[in-house]
Amino acid sequence: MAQRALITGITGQDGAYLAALLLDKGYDVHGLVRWDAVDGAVRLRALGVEDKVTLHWGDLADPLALAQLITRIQPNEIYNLAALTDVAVSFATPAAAVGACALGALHVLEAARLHAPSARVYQASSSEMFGTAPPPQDEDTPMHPASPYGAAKLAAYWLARTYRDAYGMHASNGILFNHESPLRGEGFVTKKIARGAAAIAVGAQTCLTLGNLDAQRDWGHARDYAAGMWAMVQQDAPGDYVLATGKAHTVREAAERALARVGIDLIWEGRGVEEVGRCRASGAVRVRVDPALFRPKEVPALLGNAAKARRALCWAPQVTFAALIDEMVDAERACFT
Ligand code: NDP
Ligand code: GDR
Repeated sequence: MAQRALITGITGQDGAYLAALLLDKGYDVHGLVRWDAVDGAVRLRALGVEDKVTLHWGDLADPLALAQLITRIQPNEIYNLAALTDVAVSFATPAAAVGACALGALHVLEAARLHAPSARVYQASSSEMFGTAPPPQDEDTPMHPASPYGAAKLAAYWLARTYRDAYGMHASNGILFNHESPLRGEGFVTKKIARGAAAIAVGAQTCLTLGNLDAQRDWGHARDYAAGMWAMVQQDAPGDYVLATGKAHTVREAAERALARVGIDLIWEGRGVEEVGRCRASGAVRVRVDPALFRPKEVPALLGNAAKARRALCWAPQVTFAALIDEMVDAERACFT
């Protein structure tokens, strides 16, 4: 009989890529959709899998509905991807962030423990848990989260470990560094940059307004990271694994690459909030800084060491930073044609 998987957050970026991967492997894929989702299937449709998954109404805030669902479908694997995922928003709505990221994870673990105790659970943990810990970061790096999101994810990480140790559950944490794709949510910086570059190319926008240009992130492709999630769950023993490319780039470099993809060579002038990126050919300002986009506390540099995943899971990211940005810009340009 086919393996059955339940994905919370199936309507998000990672949920869509993971659903497609599991379907390819012959899984019976189920997913949770919130009642107020405007078009919950848009990303699944983009990958051509909308009609191949079974969607159920649900919310991480509703433990009874989760328990009923898990009891009824008896998944072999549960991927808890649902969360409030925007770090900046988590400062504005901290209780919602803790509710979705920490309490939500507890609801999933508890429903699994009580109603499908042999199900394997994947918890979507994050490099944001490292916060201000200096790079490179790996599974043994002390965690100093710097946002309500990061702190809530750290609570969920420890809940998964606690359920594993206390109840013998097969619960694993994927400590994933930033991963992007054309399906990335609109609030995230690579998507904003890719869309902005495409809009500038057709004259629909003149300039890209960003926050901290110096922030460094280790950006990979979401499809590669979905493969790593699945590999963790297949291990005989549960565990915690960093997934990362091992290469960090600044936000400034992401903007440079995206604008280069549309034929704009940038030169940088000024410092701090006065810094601008100008088109070398025309002199037009194409990037500027708005301090309103700075966060109350920043995570300055994330750079992951995924040696454990490479060794134990035979996992290796396939898509480079340059190829990722180019793919995202090209996808946005296609929307303007
Ligand atoms: P998205 O923002 O694209 O998707 C988040 C999903 O969670 C959406 O499907 C959303 O539903 C759902 N969701 C939010 N709140 C609830 C709730 N209360 N009940 C049920 N569903 C809810 O995120 P990603 O796909 O990028 O990330 C997936 C997971 O991986 C998240 O947990 C994220 O924190 C974590 N992660 C992501 C990284 C990344 O770089 N992408 C890196 C490290 C960790 P709706 O569509 O209705 O809003
Ligand atoms: P992050 O992703 O906070 O790392 O969380 P995001 O793309 O939002 O920010 C990355 C870095 O870029 C800086 N930045 C801007 N960010 C946004 N969103 N908009 C801007 O205009 C802008 N200008 C500069 C930010 O300050 C930050 O330093 C993502 C999410 O997917 C989390 O859910 C996940 O856990 C982590 O990645 C790993």
